[in-house]
Amino acid sequence: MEVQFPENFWWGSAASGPQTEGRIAGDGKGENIFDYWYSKEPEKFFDQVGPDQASEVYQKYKEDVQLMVQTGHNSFRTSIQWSRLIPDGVGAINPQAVAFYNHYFDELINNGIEPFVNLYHFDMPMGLQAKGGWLNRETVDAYVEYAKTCFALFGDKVKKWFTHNEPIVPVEAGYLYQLHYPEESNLAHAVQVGFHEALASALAIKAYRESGHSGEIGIILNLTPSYPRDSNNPEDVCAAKIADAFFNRSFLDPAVKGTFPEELVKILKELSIVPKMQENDLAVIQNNTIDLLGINYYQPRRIKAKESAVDQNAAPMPEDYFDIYDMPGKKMNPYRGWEIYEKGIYDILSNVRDNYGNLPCFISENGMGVENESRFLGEDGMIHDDYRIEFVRDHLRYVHQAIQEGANCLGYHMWTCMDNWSWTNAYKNRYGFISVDLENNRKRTIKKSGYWFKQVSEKNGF
Ligand code: BGP
Repeated sequence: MEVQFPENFWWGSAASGPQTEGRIAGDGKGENIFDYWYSKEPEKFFDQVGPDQASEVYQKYKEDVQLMVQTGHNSFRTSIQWSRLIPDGVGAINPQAVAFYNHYFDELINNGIEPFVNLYHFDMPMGLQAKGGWLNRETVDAYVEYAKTCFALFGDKVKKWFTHNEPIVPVEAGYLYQLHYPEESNLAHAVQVGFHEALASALAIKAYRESGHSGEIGIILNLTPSYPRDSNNPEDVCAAKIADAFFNRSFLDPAVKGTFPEELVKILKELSIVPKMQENDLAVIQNNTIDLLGINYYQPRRIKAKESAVDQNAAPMPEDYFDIYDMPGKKMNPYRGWEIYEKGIYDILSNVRDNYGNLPCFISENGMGVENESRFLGEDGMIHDDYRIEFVRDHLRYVHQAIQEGANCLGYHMWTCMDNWSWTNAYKNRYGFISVDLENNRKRTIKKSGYWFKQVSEKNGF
């Protein structure tokens, strides 16, 4: 075999509650920011498809677990929806949610698939958002109570927990670039939101350890390696370091080392936007670092030194310190507009090995969203997504190389198991090993890549 992975490698995929479960009348779920935003501005969502119309995992989870078996999963990540379990964000627990998650996790376990469970995937309960969401310190307390509730309810069966998925996304999308509700653009707010997320993570880790459960707890970060336009140009290199501090190390450093990057702290001090914190917060972050790092990798960041002057009257933004470099000839996923750079996954794993104590990690998301995949439907009724097979294989080669060179990478999860609802892109780009037919009662059909993945998982390589 060309590429052989270590024994017990985790093969599977990732999804999230808000992108898959859907809502049905009487399920007791409360509103989160996406439910609310969609109810107010459905035109912001592709084809006006909202989160209520996700892939109906709430009803179809048993069938879905069988499909996971058929596509070679030995592990699978989803998230608990805070607004399903605790509809108002604080207070009463929804008993139907408890029953649903128990059944779902049991179904996975009974079929030999380990559930990896994330606590927060961009889905702030609306009751808390109305009071400021992550901007408000009370949300940190509410989150810790929610986390404790999850550990108490499901901690005996779930042994891999994650405090957040991509905590930089609420910062960027909600508070810098106006891509998600509340669509703000305010660096001081973004910094406060990020700080509260990092603190909430550390406090949840502390609570998990105090709960006496035997599993592991970590965080899932989207790491976008920042490559300077010219690695021999010190100004490009410096700009890339700053971009890295803003978007990667802002969460990677506190999660793994318990500290924040000096370059970033210096900038925040200069701008007088150091987040508000209480006396003990930095010690809590210092003392409660992760066991396990999930790495989501889609694309790199290409950076060059700032070429245009910064408008001193405009509100500060990270881009005051660097420019995005539009590298000629880069390979693109045209549907998503993201560069495909396979070696990036190797560079991340090497960085974690060399600079982050080589802590246990795994690829928790990697994948390729493609529009209008029905073009590739064969007469056999299956989508022939050879491009996805190629994408995964090419990334896996680099994961394998990193492992050969000592990276402590324990698994590979694809984004995603079956086509799901992708925030404002809704069902525009399809990512799954399994297709979901929106016209036909959300019928699931395994794609060619799903059968291929099953073989890879069985052979533990290819
Ligand atoms: C990650 C998120 C996922 C997922 C994926 C694909 O950032 O963790 O929730 O959606 O990206 O991206 P998109 O849905 O924006 O195409």
